[in-house]
Amino acid sequence: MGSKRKPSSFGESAMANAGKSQAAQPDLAAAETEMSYAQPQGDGGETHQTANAAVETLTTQQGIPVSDDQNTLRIGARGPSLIEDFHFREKIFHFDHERIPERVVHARGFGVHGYFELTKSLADMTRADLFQRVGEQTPVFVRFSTVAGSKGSADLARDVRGFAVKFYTKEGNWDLVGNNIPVFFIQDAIKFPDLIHAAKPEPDRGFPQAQTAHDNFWDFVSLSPESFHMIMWIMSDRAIPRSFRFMEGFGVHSFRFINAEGKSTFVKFHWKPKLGLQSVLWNEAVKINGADPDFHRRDLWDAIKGGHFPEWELGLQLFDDAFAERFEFDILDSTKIIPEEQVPVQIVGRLVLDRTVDNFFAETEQVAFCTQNMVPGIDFSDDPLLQGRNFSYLDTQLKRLGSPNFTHLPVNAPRCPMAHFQQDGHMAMKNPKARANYEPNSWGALGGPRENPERGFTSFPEEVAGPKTRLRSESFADHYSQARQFFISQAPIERKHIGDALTFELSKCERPDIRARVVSHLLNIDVALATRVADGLRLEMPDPAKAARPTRQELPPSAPLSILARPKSFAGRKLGILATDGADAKLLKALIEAVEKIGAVYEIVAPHIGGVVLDDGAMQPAAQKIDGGPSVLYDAVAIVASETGVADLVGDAAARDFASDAFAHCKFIGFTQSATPLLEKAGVADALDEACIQLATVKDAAAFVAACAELRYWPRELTVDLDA
Ligand code: HDE
Repeated sequence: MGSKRKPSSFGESAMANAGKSQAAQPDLAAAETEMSYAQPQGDGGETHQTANAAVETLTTQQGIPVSDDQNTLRIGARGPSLIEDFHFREKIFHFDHERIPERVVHARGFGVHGYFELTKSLADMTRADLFQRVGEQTPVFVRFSTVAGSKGSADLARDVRGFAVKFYTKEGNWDLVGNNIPVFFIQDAIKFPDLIHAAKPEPDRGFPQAQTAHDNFWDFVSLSPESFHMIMWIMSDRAIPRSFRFMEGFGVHSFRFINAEGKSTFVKFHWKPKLGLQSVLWNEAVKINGADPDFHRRDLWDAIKGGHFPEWELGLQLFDDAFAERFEFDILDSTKIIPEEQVPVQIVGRLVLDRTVDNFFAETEQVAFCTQNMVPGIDFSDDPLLQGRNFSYLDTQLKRLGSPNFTHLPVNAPRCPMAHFQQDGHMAMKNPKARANYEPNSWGALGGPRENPERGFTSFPEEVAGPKTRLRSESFADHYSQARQFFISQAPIERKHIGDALTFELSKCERPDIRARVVSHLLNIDVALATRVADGLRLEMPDPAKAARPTRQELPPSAPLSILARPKSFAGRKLGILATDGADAKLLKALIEAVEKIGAVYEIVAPHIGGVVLDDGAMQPAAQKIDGGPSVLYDAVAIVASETGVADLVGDAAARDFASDAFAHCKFIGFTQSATPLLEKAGVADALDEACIQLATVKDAAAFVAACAELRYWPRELTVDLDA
């Protein structure tokens, strides 16, 4: 009351703890080296002024230099604000409009730059320019994503992952907008809104977020038997990848290659990760989502920043009309694959991701993939999903980016010459300059571009005839045979995971009739699977669903469908080293050397972020404090404790979880003898198996890291049985 406040150039809250504004300024001072903030000056009462000519002056969007960015213009020190404060109004106005609509699907994503390099010429198959010259590189932008979750959802949702690649070719942009699963839920694009509505949060309550474990999703799919092949994939470990770097990508649809003579060859596109495939366990996924919701984007960011550029091979399945005719299923049906045994995948190039974005919004958020971005030499097939997508993507970009000129944004702009008569519209940045903006015209050289029958995109002149109808082809009617083929191609532990995932998801459905309807479809796929799920749900076994076509029992297992059948390696993986004071410095050094030698990385986890004092007296800095670096974040762990140091760990719940989770998640565990009390406290000391490797001497370090190449010790899961 009555106490006069001292006028200050700081807001009241910033001043709350500081008699002088100097005390409230260190953030700005620290940031100044990285960003072009004005430098703090003096001891309060002054604004933050540009200190020297090297520091940029803050301006408005109109370029007007700003004198004070800390205080609105007001009458007196405590009076009302003035509307003429154009800097304040512009700043708030722009802030209010920072958001654009998130993607209806695939809202959560992460994009990076890289290049595609051709390793085998396809000149005989296609006239597409990027596939002509071996060794030539084409710049790309790749965005990985989940499908169901909102922009801020966690990375480890059980979900399909998007794998969208924009190739900036010399003949225009080609977008291969694929997924990490080679089939899709539905056969006709007209069902897409229903599928997505059913998968997204339920409309009355607005939850659950980023998960299919709810009634609406399972209600829809149980009434759509065509989805059951895809259901097998998303209930498998494919839907919880360890990293974007360890997953495959698929163009899904059949496309066409057209060569210079106009000959068409069907093609399916595959991306094969050089580091192999790897997924996490569901129990692990749930914990990763809590510990690091950005696990996948951080992983990609760290890998690229660390110079470990992720790489994929581009594989093609090429086949002709005769194969399409004799194949058991319809090559236009996106709920089917072509097994690699029937049409081998030929490797023709590599994709290298070597550059993170400068700005997330400008690039990852504004990138606009469109399936209809197609280049001469490649063409669509009549797959009804693909045809529908060709409408949706352009339409959705207009909604999201707000202008038909979204192609002017650098991330979307082709990197080859463009010449057309399209003009105006919101945010037009590249209107044509010549006199004519129409064609035909008689302005000669001023007349602008002309069509080019030789170079131009031409559609394959496929002959199509038939009645106009809304029928779905009979050749799309078999819904279970390939679902079964996928299931029987899995290793036993992978089959168990599928059963566990189905049981988990259906246990989240409130309506028993929905659970039963799903199991009735599983009966058409594999009786043992259906039985396992019914038992897990305590459900009376229903009758099998009525099938439009009987399930083919004779389709053989296909090895590439199993993750665990693939070669394994620890390269590109991360070892979590839990260390204490007094830890063996030589052993730690040997572990780090072994990890780096095989192209893996490590993180030191310690009781304090400041690090641990090793037995040689050196200070080893930590990357994580124990509760910030749970073992779920690592592919394998080593516990390098000293006898005295382990006392810090045994009383710490996070340290006990570190050990017990690593064990439950079938990880390789290296440990020093002195770490045993922690293993005892974690309840795993009596169950140690061959993947729990004692680090007795320095020599054991390399042997342990070599053993980690197996990635998981699966027999352990059968004893722990986390999920069932
Ligand atoms: Fe998409 N899909 N989709 N989709 N899709 C979108 O486009 C759509 C489908 C895929 O990182 C949207 O820009 C329909 C299959 C990826 O930006 C939208 C149908 C496959 C991405 C859209 C499908 C995909 C999208 C939303 C049924 C794998 C993210 C935002 C016919 C082959 C791209 C956007 C990125 C995004 C429509 C089915 C992959 C609404 C109508 C099958 C990777 O246009």
